[in-house]
Amino acid sequence: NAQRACLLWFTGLSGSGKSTIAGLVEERLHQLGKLTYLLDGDNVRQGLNGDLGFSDADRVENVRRIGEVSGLFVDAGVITLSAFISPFRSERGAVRQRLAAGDFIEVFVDAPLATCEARDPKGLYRRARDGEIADFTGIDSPYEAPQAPEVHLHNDGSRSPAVMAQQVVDYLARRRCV
Ligand code: GGZ
Repeated sequence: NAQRACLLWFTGLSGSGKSTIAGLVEERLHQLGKLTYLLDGDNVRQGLNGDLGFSDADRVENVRRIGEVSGLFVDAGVITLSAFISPFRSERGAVRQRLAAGDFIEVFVDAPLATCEARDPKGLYRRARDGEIADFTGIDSPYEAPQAPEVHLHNDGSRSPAVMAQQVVDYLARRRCV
């Protein structure tokens, strides 16, 4: 398999749909016979980054470690999907620099805060508004949107997750990654 591995980096607010869309992209890649790995809060924040919280400094370190691990997976030839809020432009840029040119594919899952807050699948926005959670992204912690993402998904309710996942796969096909 001479195909080039790459890193799909999903960034966006909590509840924007990053993990859902990344999971669908991964399913499609499996159907195409590709070796993949999905990194998200569920398998990273419990273990490797179990010592980190949500202060700015901890988010910086969270994203730095995930970038390093993602780079190792790409080195091993695995199409890697990482789905984290990753709110800071400079840290996402550092991950981009860590990888070979073209291997970092930034996927901006762009959902309005009001949409994420209305969905609130885990009730976290409500708790943040009630003051039970501090430093919540979009409420009292910043999110710096990408200025030139490779893929910009508008998750405003008008497109299904499957359609947006297909947009990502189409991008990979154009770039000859699949
Ligand atoms: C943002 C928080 C917070 C705070 C807990 N701010 O919707 P979720 O639940 O499943 O995804 C969110 C996840 C964010 O972790 P990341 O590692 O992606 O963040 S970062 O890249 O900024 O380091 C949310 C939950 O953790 N969560 N507290 N204060 N999200």
